[in-house]
Amino acid sequence: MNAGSAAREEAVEAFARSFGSPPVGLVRAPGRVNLIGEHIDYCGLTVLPMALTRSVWVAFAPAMRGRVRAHAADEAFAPVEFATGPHIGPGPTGDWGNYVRAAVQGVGGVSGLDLCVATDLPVAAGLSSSSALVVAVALASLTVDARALPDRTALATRLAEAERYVGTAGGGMDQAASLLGRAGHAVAIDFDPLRVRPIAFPAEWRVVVAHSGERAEKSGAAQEVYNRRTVETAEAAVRVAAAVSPDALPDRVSPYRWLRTRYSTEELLTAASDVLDSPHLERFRHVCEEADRVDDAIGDLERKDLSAVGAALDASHRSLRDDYEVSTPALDELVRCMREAGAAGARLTGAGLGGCALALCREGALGEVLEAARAFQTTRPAAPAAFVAVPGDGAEVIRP
Ligand code: NG1
Repeated sequence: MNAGSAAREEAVEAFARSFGSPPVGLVRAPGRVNLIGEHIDYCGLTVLPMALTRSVWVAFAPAMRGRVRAHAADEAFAPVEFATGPHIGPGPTGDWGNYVRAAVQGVGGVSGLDLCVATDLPVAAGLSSSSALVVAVALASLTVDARALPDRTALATRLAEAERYVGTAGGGMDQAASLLGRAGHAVAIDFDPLRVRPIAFPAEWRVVVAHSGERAEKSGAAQEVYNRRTVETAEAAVRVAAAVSPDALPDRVSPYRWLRTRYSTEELLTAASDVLDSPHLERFRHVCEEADRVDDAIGDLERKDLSAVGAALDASHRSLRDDYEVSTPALDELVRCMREAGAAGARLTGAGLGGCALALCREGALGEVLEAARAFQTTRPAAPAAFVAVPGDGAEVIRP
């Protein structure tokens, strides 16, 4: 039995244990690993993740009218119960049930739902387990009430907004990757309006995902840093726009896109150095240069130029470490180990502040890169084991 089907069985069995009868349906919603384009989705700029085969599984059945009961196969997550409706009050900060509440509220409520969750995704790891949970619960809610599934692009946009219920001012990358991923492909995601372009991922390339041993818990201090970065980047864009075009009104939705269609990165950074101080200048530089790296990496991926994509990953990590200040010593060390073992490039992935790093390599270098990651992890007993990411399909509803 592979890891995915083990999580699926776990969800079904734990459902029967919790509620005393089998589920009527199952949803699989994948996590994602972001190849490149970090901390720029909330600036409205293109990102390049891939959906994983590792997923959140939700077993579900209709339930008592007006109630949602959510259990997890992992007993570390206590059962949650709440009244459904268009406005659902939050549970305590950091409670996993808030992602369930966010999803149910995001689809406008549900008549009544029992569900049980299991996953083979490391949690709080920068692999988007939270958005996978939101997507899975939303699909379960729509299915249990036999409602027509909205177009996936519209649903991804709606759920990105819905997940902000938990207090993180996130962008829309994760929900889009989970709903619109494609097996064997990375997906280039544009925003406002959301558009997803699958880009074939070369069959002979490998992506190793390794945990740094520190949780990237976005319900505590990391949430505060994340939200602060969204404010800093927005403030920086407004100031630069005012400096370069005092008489024009930049696009309120995406001032970065507005700026980037009119000026080169060099021009923008020159203007920024006149009007921004630290840390706004560094944050602005990261956003502009990361957006350039994504544009280049899409072309390099299509041309199967491994060393060019690898160099972009390395540069992205340096920028996230020095300009965006979301790396940690453990992530830096993990990236260095995998790079020295022969990866073409490596970087932290996801929001950072703990969680995972990824390394890109050819099949021939895989053994050594994995071994380097596992050697690093022997010093971090809390780290879930490193694994090879397989680009998978978006979420699916399955009736057992
Ligand atoms: P993770 O890595 O799952 O915490 C977060 C945001 C993304 C994106 C990345 C950084 C949410 C749900 N996800 O992802 O939108 O901004 O950080 O690139 O807030």
